[in-house]
Amino acid sequence: MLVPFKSVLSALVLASAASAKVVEYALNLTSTYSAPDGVYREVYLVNGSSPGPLLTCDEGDYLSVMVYNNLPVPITVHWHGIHQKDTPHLDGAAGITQYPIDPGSSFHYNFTTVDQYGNFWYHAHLRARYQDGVYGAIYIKPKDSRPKPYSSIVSDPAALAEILEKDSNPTQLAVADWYKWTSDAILAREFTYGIDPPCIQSFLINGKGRIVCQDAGAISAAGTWRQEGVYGAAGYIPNFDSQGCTNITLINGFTGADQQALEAPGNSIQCAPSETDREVIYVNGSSYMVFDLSNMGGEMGVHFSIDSHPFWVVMVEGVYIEPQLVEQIYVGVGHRFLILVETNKEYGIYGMRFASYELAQIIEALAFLSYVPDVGQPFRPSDNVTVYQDIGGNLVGDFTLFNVSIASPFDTSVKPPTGAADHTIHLLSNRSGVVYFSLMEDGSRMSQDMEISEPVLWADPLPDDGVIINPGIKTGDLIDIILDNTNLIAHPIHLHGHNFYLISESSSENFPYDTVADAIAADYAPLNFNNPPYRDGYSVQTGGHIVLRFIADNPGAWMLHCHLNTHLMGGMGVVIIEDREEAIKKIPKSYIKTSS
Ligand SMILES: *[C@@H]1O[C@H](CO)[C@@H](O)[C@H](O)[C@H]1NC(C)=O
Ligand SMILES: *[C@@H]1O[C@H](CO)[C@@H](O)[C@H](O)[C@H]1NC(C)=O
Ligand SMILES: *[C@@H]1O[C@H](CO)[C@@H](O)[C@H](O)[C@H]1NC(C)=O
Ligand SMILES: *[C@@H]1O[C@H](CO)[C@@H](O)[C@H](O)[C@H]1NC(C)=O
Ligand SMILES: *[C@@H]1O[C@H](CO)[C@@H](O)[C@H](O)[C@H]1NC(C)=O
Ligand SMILES: *[C@@H]1O[C@H](CO)[C@@H](O)[C@H](O)[C@H]1NC(C)=O
Ligand SMILES: *[C@@H]1O[C@H](CO)[C@@H](O)[C@H](O)[C@H]1NC(C)=O
Ligand SMILES: *[C@@H]1O[C@H](CO)[C@@H](O)[C@H](O)[C@H]1NC(C)=O
Ligand SMILES: [Cu+2]
Repeated sequence: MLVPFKSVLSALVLASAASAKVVEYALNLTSTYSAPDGVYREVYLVNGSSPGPLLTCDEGDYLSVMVYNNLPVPITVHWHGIHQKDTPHLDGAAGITQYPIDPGSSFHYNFTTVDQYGNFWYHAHLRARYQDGVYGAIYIKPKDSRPKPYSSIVSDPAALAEILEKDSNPTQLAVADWYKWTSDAILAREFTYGIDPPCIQSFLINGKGRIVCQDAGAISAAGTWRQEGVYGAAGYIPNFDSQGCTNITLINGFTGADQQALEAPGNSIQCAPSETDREVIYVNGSSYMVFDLSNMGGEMGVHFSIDSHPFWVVMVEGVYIEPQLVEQIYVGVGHRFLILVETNKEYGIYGMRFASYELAQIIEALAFLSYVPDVGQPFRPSDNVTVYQDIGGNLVGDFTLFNVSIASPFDTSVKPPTGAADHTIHLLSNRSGVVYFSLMEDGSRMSQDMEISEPVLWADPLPDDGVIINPGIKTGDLIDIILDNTNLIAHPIHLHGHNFYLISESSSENFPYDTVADAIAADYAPLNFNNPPYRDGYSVQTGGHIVLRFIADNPGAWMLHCHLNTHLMGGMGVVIIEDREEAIKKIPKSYIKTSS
């Protein structure tokens, strides 16, 4: 029997709408005084812990999250990687899509996860406050119909069943850098003294860390690439202090008189070790483990490896990929990976190593993967393990680093449209002063005032601000963003509201054409329409470029910004206006206010 296509389609839509649940959570943000790495300071918590609780639901469900702000400061919460389809006002970007939530107030976020699955995270999106502890993971369990890469890795049905079970409930592994001062104190120093504070005190793994003082010789040995790389090319010869921090006077040209009094990193902080608990993850007899590995920090990308355990990278930012078997992976700020680890090694304790892979600092944190139950606080891994990387994140043998450029979707139907774009947006990453960063070609910087102004999404008229990009995008248009990086730092760029296809990238040249159409005509080699990565964030390398392509299918006002907090606060963000008239129609009338 012939069934008209349209009625099949509407039956499907009804079926999927009927199965979508509303999954309710509440997050209570509070402030306390504690010492997760051994040094007391003010810390922000989500339901009494940091990271906050894991939020989880099935693909297509609504996540209904009530946020209670019991912090001493205003806040918002952003749902990183979730597109906010039809809820452009719930993206959580302060001053872009909402007013800050004042202390003592609450705010209800209720959004769909339709067409999205996998690993996401939530974090505060006002000032740099998420790095004080307001962050946690979101895991959206994929529909059974999603093609998964595991059967290309193992064929044994029992193993496959174990892996699929772990895949629906991965073990969380969140790294975040941690500071002596609160983010507000850091920003105050940054903009009062013009000092870029690129160094950190420690890393927290699932909220636990300690200060480890490394031997000066080990620091210096691990620092080689920093000396040979772009620093060397620029004539710098970094020396490292006892916390592994390079001399910021050399890096930044910061010549603030009283560096000692400011305790400027790289000049005067003497490393003092602590003895706090580190994270121990027990194998518990598993043959395989699946980790949701994410960087929820504010400043430092890391090189990650697990002693003696190569692993398969199977998902990048909510998209299953063609799996890669590697010993090491770079996890930039905001980046998330699902990794599959075969836990078939000898009874023992293995280091999970997180080493800064940024220019500024040689610093490493350990967590432990233990086959031994109830191990307490191991001082170090077992003797008989293979260590893949040093404290500077350098591979110490013939091992493999995950190749991010070729991490293409496992579902090969996830491909970009080819041909010419309707709109090409040119961005340029530039550093115009020690603490000033920009993305606009004319050097316009996002101001911190924007975060506390009437939200760009509905402000009437649209503010006349240099970082608001409004090329007249209509629903259905094809957009290219060409971003060139001219400065000495790589930047983890994050786009709100969309995934993008990375149709071109280079770590050695800026994009040499005005448009992608010109590049196609010239057969530009780096172009990739066949199997490009499909992500919500990507690091643009020093002296290189990235080209991001997406279809305008989500009316709203979407930030594109560097996820390093000091860079964002120094101006490194823009807002892309996408069919704002349509977006405003989707916002409940009661919601649009002219003041907070
Ligand atoms: C967090 O705390 C809120 C408010 O106290 C509570 O209603 C909620 O159930 C907690 N949520 C989770 C995920 O623990
Ligand atoms: C949030 O936590 C604080 C401190 O524990 C508590 O006093 C307050 O009642 C909680 N709020 C909610 C909405 O659960
Ligand atoms: C969340 O939104 C969905 C879709 O509009 C709605 O069905 C549901 O009732 C809402 N949940 C809450 C708690 O408001
Ligand atoms: C850092 O570099 C500056 C400029 O070269 C130099 O004057 C200063 O002594 C250095 N500081 C340290 C601690 O090495
Ligand atoms: C291992 O078992 C302990 C105790 O039952 C449990 O708390 C822990 O979550 C398990 N770890 C993993 C990674 O499943
Ligand atoms: C160390 O590992 C090797 C290879 O896995 C093994 O043969 C040896 O027995 C181990 N030695 C100890 C002391 O565990
Ligand atoms: C990643 O793979 C591409 C294509 O095979 C290759 O050209 C590139 O050198 C690789 N990059 C790294 C860092 O291994
Ligand atoms: C880029 O930064 C340099 C200083 O590093 C500055 O001279 C130049 O004006 C900046 N360009 C723009 C467009 O802001
Ligand atoms: Cu973000």
